[in-house]
Parts: sequence; C-alpha cells; structure tokens
Amino acid sequence: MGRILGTVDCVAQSADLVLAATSGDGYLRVWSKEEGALVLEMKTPNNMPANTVAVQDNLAAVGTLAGGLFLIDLGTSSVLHALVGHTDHVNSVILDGNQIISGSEDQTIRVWDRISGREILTIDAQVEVKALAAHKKLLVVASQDNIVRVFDRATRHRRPRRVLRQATGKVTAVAIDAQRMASGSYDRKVRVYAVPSFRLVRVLKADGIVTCVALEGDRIVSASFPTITVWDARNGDTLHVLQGHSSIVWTVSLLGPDVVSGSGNSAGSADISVRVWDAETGALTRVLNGTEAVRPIEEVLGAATGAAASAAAEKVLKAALANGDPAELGRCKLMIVGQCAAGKTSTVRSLLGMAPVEEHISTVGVELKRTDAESWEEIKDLDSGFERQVYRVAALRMAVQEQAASKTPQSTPMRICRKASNLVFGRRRSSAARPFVAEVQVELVPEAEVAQRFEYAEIEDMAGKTQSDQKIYFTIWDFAGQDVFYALHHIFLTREGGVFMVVFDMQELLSKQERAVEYLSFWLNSVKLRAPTAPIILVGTHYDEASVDLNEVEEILIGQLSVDENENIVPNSRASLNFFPIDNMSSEPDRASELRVAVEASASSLESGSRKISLRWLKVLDDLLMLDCDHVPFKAAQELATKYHVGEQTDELLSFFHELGMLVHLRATDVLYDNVVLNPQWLLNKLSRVIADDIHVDQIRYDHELQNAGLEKDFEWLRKCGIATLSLLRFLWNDEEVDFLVDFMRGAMLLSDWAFPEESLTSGRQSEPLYLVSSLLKNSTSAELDAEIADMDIGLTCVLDFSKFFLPDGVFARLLSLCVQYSGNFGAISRAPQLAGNQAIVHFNFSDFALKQTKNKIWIRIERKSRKPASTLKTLVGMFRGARNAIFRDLPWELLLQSPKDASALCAYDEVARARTSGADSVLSTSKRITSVADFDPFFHDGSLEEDEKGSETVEQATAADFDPFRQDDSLKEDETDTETVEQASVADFDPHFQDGLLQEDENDTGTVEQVSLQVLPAGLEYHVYLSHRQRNARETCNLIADKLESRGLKVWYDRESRGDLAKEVMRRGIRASKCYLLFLSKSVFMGAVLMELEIALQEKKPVLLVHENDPDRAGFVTFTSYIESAPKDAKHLLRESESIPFQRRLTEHFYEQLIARINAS
Ligand SMILES: Nc1nc2c(ncn2[C@@H]2O[C@H](COP(=O)(O)OP(=O)(O)OP(=O)(O)O)[C@@H](O)[C@H]2O)c(=O)[nH]1
Ligand SMILES: [Mg+2]
Repeated sequence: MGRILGTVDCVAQSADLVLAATSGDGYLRVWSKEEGALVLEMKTPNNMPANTVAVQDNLAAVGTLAGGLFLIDLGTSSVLHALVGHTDHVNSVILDGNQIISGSEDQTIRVWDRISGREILTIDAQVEVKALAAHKKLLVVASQDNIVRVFDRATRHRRPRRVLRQATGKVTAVAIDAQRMASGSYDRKVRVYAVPSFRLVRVLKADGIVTCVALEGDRIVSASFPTITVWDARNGDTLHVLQGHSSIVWTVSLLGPDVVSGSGNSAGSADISVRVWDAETGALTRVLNGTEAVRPIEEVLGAATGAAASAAAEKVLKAALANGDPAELGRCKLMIVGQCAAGKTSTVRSLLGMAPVEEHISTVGVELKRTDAESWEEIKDLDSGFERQVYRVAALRMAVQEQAASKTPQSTPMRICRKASNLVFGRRRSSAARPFVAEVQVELVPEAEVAQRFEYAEIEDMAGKTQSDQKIYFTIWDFAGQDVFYALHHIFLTREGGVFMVVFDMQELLSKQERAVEYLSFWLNSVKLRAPTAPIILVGTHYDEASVDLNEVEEILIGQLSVDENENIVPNSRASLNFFPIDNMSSEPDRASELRVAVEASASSLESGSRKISLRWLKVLDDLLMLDCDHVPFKAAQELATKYHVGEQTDELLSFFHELGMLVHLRATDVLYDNVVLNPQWLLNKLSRVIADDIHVDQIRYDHELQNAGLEKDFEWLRKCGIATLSLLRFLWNDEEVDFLVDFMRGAMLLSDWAFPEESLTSGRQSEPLYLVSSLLKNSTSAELDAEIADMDIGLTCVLDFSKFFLPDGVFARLLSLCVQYSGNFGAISRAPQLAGNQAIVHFNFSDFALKQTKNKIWIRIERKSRKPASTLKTLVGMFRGARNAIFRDLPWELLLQSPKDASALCAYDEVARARTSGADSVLSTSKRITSVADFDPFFHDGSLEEDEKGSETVEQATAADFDPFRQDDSLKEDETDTETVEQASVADFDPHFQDGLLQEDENDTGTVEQVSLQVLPAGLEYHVYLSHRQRNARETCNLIADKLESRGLKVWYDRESRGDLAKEVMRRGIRASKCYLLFLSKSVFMGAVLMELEIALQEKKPVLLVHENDPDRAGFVTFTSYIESAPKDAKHLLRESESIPFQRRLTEHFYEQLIARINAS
C-alpha cells in the first residue's frame, strides 16, 4: 500500500467507508470511516486513471478514462461487471438502487442493470457530460458550454426537459435531491434551483472557481480553491469555511455530518490528500493519504452467516434461474492445424500433460478433446456447463443484490462530483449486450428439483469469484494433416470463438524449407480466410533435435512468411520469438506450460468469451445434450428454446455454440439447416470413414465384413475414382443415419449424385444409387485425360483467378461436384464426366468443356462446337459463385476472359464489361497489353456473365424458379424447354442464391417485391444509388444490401469486390451517375475511400442517405454518437439532422421498402 500519487479526482462515502478514485496512479482506495484504517487499495481493472467513484453498501462503481466502467465488490475486491459501452472518459457514476447511471465525454448517459450488467438505456446528451446528478427520474448534466441540462430518464426523451442557462462560465458540478438542485461553475458561483420547477432561487458567491458541489438536507457544500464552504441552503448563509487543503480541492461529498474532500495535482504538490470534516462544527477530523494502517475490509463490512446465508443463496439461485440471468461461458475452441506428422497430436498431449508417444499414430479426420485452463487434464464428459454457470450467476446476483435484510439500507447521496480532465483521448470497442428487457419468468429447473440438483453452499463459496476470472473451458479440435481432409476443414474451421494453433516441425522447416514454408503459408492463409481476426499461435515441434537453431527458425518465419507483420500471431514475448518451440518427447508433464499460458491469454482476449448469454440458452443446450443423440432436427432445438421463451433466438444460440465448437450447425442448405449435430466427434468419424487418406484405409480394406459383404470392389472404386455405391456408404457408416449423412455431405458439397452408369461395378444391382466424393480425386492423375484435353478444340476460355490471395483446397473439388450433379441432371447420361485431381471434362446438354486447376487459377474451356458457350460459362460462373458464397465466403477472386483471338491475352471481365458500356475500343490485359474489346464479343452473346436476376423484367415475375442459377439467362431457359429433364429437375441444393448466405442472413425474405414501384431514372443518370461502405466490417452486409436492391430492380453502383482502392475519378464518375449517395455506417467508417466518396458526394450535391449497423454483436457496431464524433466537420450536420435507417437482417421487407422509398424521394 502506498501514498496517493497525483490527483484525488473523486471521493465518495457510505456510513462506514470513505472512498477515493485517483487519476494520477489509477487506484481506488477505501478507508474505514471510524478509525481511518486503509481497508482496500486496488488498481482500476483496465489500468486506467480512475475518474469517478460511487458507493452503496459493499459495492463500488468506478469510472475511468477511455470508457472504463466497473462494478466492484468491495468485500472481495472483485469486478462483478465490466460495463462496456462508453467510448470516452467516464466522468460521473451513480449507484441508484438496482441501477447504475454513468455520464461520459462520449456525450451519453447510460443506465445499467446492476444485476445483469446490461445496458438498459442510453440517453444522447448531445454534449460531453462533465458531471451528472440523479434524483428519481431526473438526470442533471453539467457541461462546458455553461449550460445545465435536465433529462427525464423515464420518458427516454432525447431532448432535455430543461435547459438552464444562468451560468456564465463552464459548469463543473451538479447535485440534486428532492428539494433542490445546485450547480457550480467557473464563474465562481453556486446556483441553487428549486426542484422540480428548476426555478433559480439563490446564487452563492464562492472564493474561486467552483470545482464540485454536494448537497443533503439543508446543507450545500462547495469546493473551490483553496477552500471548502458549507452553506445553509435555506438562506444562503455561510455556515463554515473548511480550511486545510493547500492545493486544488477537486471533489467533495456530504453524508450526514461528514464532509469528505480530495485534493492534489499532477505536479505532485505537497497536499495530495483526502480529508474528512465535521459539517456541524467545521472541524477537520481526519487526513488520509494512503499510508495509513491496514485493516481487513470484512471487519468493516460484516457479512451474513449460517442459515441466513443459506436462505439468501437459495433465494438468489431461484431468482437467477427464473430470470435466466446472463452468464459468460468462458469457452473457447482451440483448433490445431498443420502439415501431416508435424506433431499436432503430440502437442495436444503435451498441453494435456500426457506421456509422449513416439509412434506416429496419424489422426483420422478430426479428434476432439476437452479440457479446462486450470487443470489442463482431459475431461471426458460432454458438458453444457449449465450447472457451473448457474452457481456463478447466482453468486454474482448474491454479491450484487441489496444487503441481507439484517442490514439497514443506507441512503445513497444523490450527488456526484466531477471535474473536467483534459486527458488522453481513448476509445473502447463497444460489444454492448443488447438492452436488457425484464423477461417473463421461466421455470428452467422445476421447483422440486432445485434443491436436489444444487448445493447452496457452492454459491456462498463462489461469492467473490467474478465471471471474468473463471477458468476457460476448451474444446480442442486436432485436425488431421493429410490433404484429403482439407475438404472438411473449410466446414469446421470456425470464424469466432476460436484460437488457432499452427504446428510445424522445426527440423523439417530447416531441412526442407521450401515445402515446409509452403505448408505454413497455406495454413496461415486458410486461417486468415476463415477467421480473419482469430489469434494464431505458431508452435515449432522437435525442439529436442540437436540441430534446431531457434534464431534460424525465426529468421525463416519472418523472411518467408512475414509473421512479424501478422498482427494475429501471438508473440512469444519471453523468448522474443514469434513462435513457441516445444519438445513433445520430454517426459516433463509441464513441458507445454508456456504454451498453455499463451493459449489461455489468447482465449481470454476473445470477444466471444466475454459475451453474455442467457442461462436459458445454456439450458437449451443442456437439455439437448441430455437427449443423448448424435444429431437432432432443428425443430427439436427450437421447441426447447420456445419452452424457455427464447424460441426466436434458436438460430442465434445454435450459431453461438457452433462457433465455440460445442455442436455443429451449418446453414448453407435446407438439409444442413434442419439438423443440429450434438456430437461433433460422431459426425467427424463418419465423414472420415469416407474421406480418408491412403495411410488410414488399410483397416477398412482388410476388414472381413467388407469382404463378407462383397464390397471390396466398391471400396477400391471409391479409392480409385471417388465413386461410392450406396451399399458401401451403408457399410462404412455402420448403417447408421445414412440418409442424413448423404444429405449432409451433399449439402456441404462433399458429395454429389453420380447419375452415370457404372456397369462393371454395379452389375446385378443397376438401380443402386452412386455418388461422387470429389475430394478423393485430389491426387489422381490421368494421362488419357491429359491427352484428350490437349486435343480439344477450344472456343471460349475464362479463368477464375485467385492469385490475389490463394486458391484453397476444396474449391476445385466442389466445383467438380456441382458440375457432375448438373451434368447428371441435365446432361447426357451416356457421357460421364472424366475426372482427375486437377482437371476434368464435363458434358452439359449443349456443351462440352474442360476444367483445369493450375496453381492459383481454375480454367474453364468450352469446346468450340458447343451450342451456347456463353450460357454455359455463365452457369459455371454462377455455380462457382454459389460454392464460394456458401463455403469460402471471403475468398477474393477475379473473373478473367481469354481473348478468343490471342490466347496470351487475359483481361478482367469487369474491365471488358466497363469498356463495352463506355464504348471504349480497347482494354488492358492483365499483362498490360492493349487488347481489342470487340474480340471478347462472343462472351456477351447471351448477356453479361455476371448478370443474374437483376433485370427489372425478371423481378416482376419473380418466382422461386428465378432463383435457380441454371435458369439465370433467358437463352438457357429457352433451351431447357426443349428437354424433358427440366420439369423433374431438382437442383435447389445447388442453388447459389440459396447458398449465398441469404438463408443465414434473412430467411424470411423471399426477394419478391412486386409492390415496390421504382422511379424511372432521370436522363443522364445511370444508377439509383451509389453505395459507399467500409470494406473491413461492412462488406458482407453491403453485398447483401446491393443484392437485395438489385433484385428489386434498382441500379446500384457498388464496388463489390474492391479492396477499397478505387481511383478518385472512378468514384466521381460513379457518384455523378447516381441519383443519390447511400452511406452504410459501421465502425471506423470515416476513413480512406469512404471519406473521399463522401467528400465527392457533398461536392456533387447528391442527396445523402444513411443506414447504420444495428446489431451490437457485429464487429462493425458502434454507438451512433461515435459516428457524429468521427465524421468530418462538414458532414457532421448530416448525421445530426438526417435520420439514419437501422439495418435489418431479419423481416427485412419493411427495411427495403423504407430504403427504396427514400431513394425514390431523393
Ligand atoms: N523428437 C520429436 N518427435 C516429435 C515431436 N513432436 C512430435 N514428434 C513425433 O512426430 C510424429 C508425428 O507426431 P503426431 O503428433 O502424431 O503428428 P500429427 O501432426 O498429429 O500428424 P497427423 O495427425 O498425421 O497429421 C510422431 O512420431 C511423434 O512422436 C517432438 O517435439 N520431438
Ligand atoms: Mg495427429
């Protein structure tokens, strides 16, 4: 414990305690009032200067710079809630019954629920809140514009109910009770107003500028350098002048006869102290500075014991259950990836303190293990964590609730004193939980069962343990390194809630550098694609090998992979490396101790870990796991959720648990959506019986039962050609859930129907369904196919180019799956596709084409004699887009066209299309050669390759069929009518529109909006709207908005694929050609390209429409005030004056109607 440093910014007091918040050293200190012993000294939880403090019984609320706000249990010095929402300094805090009220320089007043920690109200004060006082529904705000504003907290009025303008200097302090309100200001006056009329009744002249005021009963106390004055509020008489502080008094508090004050300055003046005075006599009773004798705080606070405590525990437990109190799960998915035999499983064993295994027992598919951060021992049970969290939230409720009835509640002084600090500007990411709504009570556990199931003593034991210091539970996903399994990875590498461990063998990196770097680069790219912000821990195994030089390894990682620039890589600070070396062969059980620390720290940094979810969600999971099924229909989950009154959140809760690796719920197709896999290991085991590497299949190959069933040939066929008979699948899956598994694989594009006869395989069982598992072809080659492709007479060629990032494994295989499915449905059954690992010849009804994968490109070549080459290309591009959107959502790619006249010229499709629109004759190829636009005409014979249902004609007659990719172009439609297959064709599973996340984002929106009437564009304009957004966190949302507007017939100028590097002139052209400018507001929107676009829109005098991210759980969410703050000066008025539309992901009809109406009216 030590002397206070810097300024005492705020003091508070209760009957027993004196508290001080200090900005100089960032501490909260607490003394016993009775004998002046120091009973608590703690750093602010965020290590920021403490700005403000309030106390009520055993609870303190502390506000800090940069938006920190914490509810602290003084008895245990633990943080009960970190109240996240303010984005700037919190200057005032009030504990008001079951609510906490805070005021900040972010121009908001926020009201929080003390029990749940949720924000229940935000008032836009429209001015920096320097001081705040509250009485019942009145909130009084002091600000630097010399004005006192009175808000009404009950009616949520945005505008102040009263504006008091009498002060002639900055108002620094306010205090209020049932009778009076007092303000203090730089004009050296204390003004006294009557409550509730807010009539000015008295002006008191202070000695200097007033820094703080407090009032209670008939006394007012004001602080102003160098004195503190006690006034008689009834007549304005000075009762006492309290002299003793020799530096500025910043803060003062009044409770009964006690005045507490605090002084100091950052220059380190002699008087940095907290003083206690007697308001009746004016005598100084105590001077406190942090060097006092120490006494345990429990002796001062006292606590309920025995039966009273147990009864209290029962009460809070029942209340927590009935209300579904929010819990922080403390769960994390740890995903271990890397090259085959790199030492992944060995590293997991090291983490779990298990003995090393020298033999390489290669992992098949994915192996799941569970553990927790404290023990690092394997936990065998599948556990929802429900009971643990019930104890935790009940203990929290107990700590937060009013003191036991035996203690008389103390009156809370409704005054809070603050001063202005010109301190560093800080910002905090808002991940505010949605507003807490008092919900219907639900019986989560039947009354009769509560006492049987829970030990009340557990709650008492937990008291003081905060949610945030609970241990983290991990689900470890140890992925197999063999590349056939990569096809699964894209499904199971999740985006949020996870930490990645990329494991490599250091010896291998040093001896076979090129190959090892290639693998590492592949893994780093894969993680970046799937989870762009997830922490990545690089682990180098084989540290025991004599020749490993860590510095050399580090140099390769930096030189070849720029790991030092990858901000997601977790540094090994102790060793000053970017990776963690490990000897997995050591018999030391703690050989992974540093790695464990890194994993724990990375996991606790994840936002999902601190996200609060209702106990109801957890009960749904708990009940689901009790069913003891490997998978259940979505409906079952929904029914349970409905039972606990969270039916409408079923989707959201499943997605949350999926991201944490606790269950699997995919959504790309109906079948996937309709099933929730509760035992992921079961699913992974089943999948990897089919998708397996050669080194894993011997067990199956020599299985007697395979031979007894006469399926050896079937198995060979699967391994050789990727074609599986239904009988074989039945065998591999032990005849369990075969339909579901086939549907699941089909939905995940891991399997497609093989409609082509395989007589030699199925003789005698011709009607047996066959399937293609295209990822098994990965390493297959065929000289015959090579020759045939080389002989093809090619008409048109286009290229799916991924060289801007990389081409992940599985893209080509999935495209093959889709082509095979389509060819089977619409093609000639007699002409089976010819397939190999990276090339294929496929026949559609009107065309034959070759597919070929080279390093980062997929080439699509249509044979010259094909009847509708452009239509086929369009279909294929549509298919790819569907696969990309469903499985590789953020994968950057570009469509290139090969000039039919010059095979060496590849031009970006967009460039060619733009050149055609603008009438340009030539276009630059990717190698910067001038190429004739006319050469590319054959690609446009059937309309644009990118066009889908944008045209307004299609919209008018929109039917479900229009969302079928294979009917996207009219010419194809006409052709299809020639065939009989069309009517029976069921291709919905492969419908890109279905898979592009629409289902996920907005399953209620059918996209048919005949009722919206569009205005014809005025002459000279080409677009209804120019859509401007920040790529980083709004791209997906804006893709959706653009899609939806376009499907409603609007012409939208939208930079869909860009990296935000458009030339200014291109922007200007786009904005000029647009009727209005639509800005999508998301976090940090006013940067880079958006700033330029906004500036141009203002220069061009385009009407500006605003839509903002509305979901606090999205990364792009910030409060509206921060948009106003961060907007450029000349655009601030737009944000203040025009009403921004909150973006809706569900029930979107009204949103789009509203938006289109505004576009029409602009
Ligand atoms: N000497 C030494 N051997 C190691 C170390 N880590 C792993 N090994 C050995 O390397 C081989 C492969 O280790 P695994 O942990 O099974 O590798 P994996 O990455 O899980 O392999 P797959 O599951 O097939 O992808 C085993 O024989 C291990 O004993 C290490 O730090 N030092
Ligand atoms: Mg393994």
